[in-house]
Amino acid sequence: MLSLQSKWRYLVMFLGVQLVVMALLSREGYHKRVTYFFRIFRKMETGAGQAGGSHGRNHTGVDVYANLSLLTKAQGKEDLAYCPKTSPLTVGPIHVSFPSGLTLEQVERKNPLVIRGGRYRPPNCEARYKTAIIVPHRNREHHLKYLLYYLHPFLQRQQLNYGIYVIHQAGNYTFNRAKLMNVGFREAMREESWDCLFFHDVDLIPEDDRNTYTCDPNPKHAAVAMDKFGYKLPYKMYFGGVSALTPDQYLKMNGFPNNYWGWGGEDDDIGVRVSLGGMVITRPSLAVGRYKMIKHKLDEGNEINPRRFNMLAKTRQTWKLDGMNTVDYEIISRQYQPLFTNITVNIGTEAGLHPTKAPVAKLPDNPPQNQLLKELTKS
Ligand code: BGN
Repeated sequence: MLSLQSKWRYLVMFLGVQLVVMALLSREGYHKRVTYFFRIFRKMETGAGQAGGSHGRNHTGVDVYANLSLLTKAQGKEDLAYCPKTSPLTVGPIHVSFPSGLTLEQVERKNPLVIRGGRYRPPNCEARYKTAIIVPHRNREHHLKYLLYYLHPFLQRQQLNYGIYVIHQAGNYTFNRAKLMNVGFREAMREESWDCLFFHDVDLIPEDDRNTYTCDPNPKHAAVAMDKFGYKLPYKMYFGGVSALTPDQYLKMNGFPNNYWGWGGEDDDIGVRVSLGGMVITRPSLAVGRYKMIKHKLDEGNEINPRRFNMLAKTRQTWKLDGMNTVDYEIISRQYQPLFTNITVNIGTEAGLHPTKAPVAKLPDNPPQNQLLKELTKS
């Protein structure tokens, strides 16, 4: 129990503190400080709103959902005119942040025009382009949620007819990004004659909607300016992150390699295949091909592949022998979920589709690393 005297003492102390605070506020410019506090509160609001449904602008770009609620389903229109060549809905820089608490249900609610399997077509015009997004995936549900949150409205802004395919690697085997892409290519083309396929890492979010998800006359490398590389191309031949090819271009280079298990090298192999297939790499500008990467550690089962240097040195000899013409896999399930088509697949291991025992870790060969790295990074 506090005595009456100590209660008075606390009251006086409390009033004293208040007086000091007020004195400070008025001395250093009351207005400035109040604005500062208000700004903090506003920041907290927009942060939370991004997940739940903000439509606020931010100095780093607009809300990716801005104006999309204006689009409603066209009623009873059979013959729609083609959409304009350049979408009037694109705005340029998009604000990207990753607030906690986002759920797939929230993403669904924000994308009422997306139909089963993650498909969409513009409600008021006939899309000029049909693009499939292929996302290789394993144990990254958290990233997938953000990718879907941003990619759906991003693609709708571009007035595309699109579908999102998540190619989920079954089992606890070493990850194989490129082989999953081959599976994605075949399975997506089985469903629809897509004009263009975007091979998309799950942790990369586009930051500018002028980065159009359509194909060029040559294979396109889209992720040219990633935040983790200081918004620059890390080296001239870099072909990782996000790339786009027409079915013809893809088959001309025999698809992607199936034999890169673990992290690294497969994207360089794909880059080399582009030129072996008689094509060149095209790219958007650094101002437009910007991506934010969702931060993460190298995951388990995606350890650095020590043999990648050696394999890369042999692409010229192997590209026709390994690729789309040899990809073997077993589809485990195909689910048409509200925001994407989920294809779960067994791609096996280096020891084949049904390895009887765990693969023995091989010692790295003696790779001609320096020469290769020089080759890749020369400009
Ligand atoms: C490169 C990797 C790529 C990776 C980029 C960016 C290799 C092969 C030997 C040269 N390539 O070095 O796979 O996408 O870094 O992280 O390791």
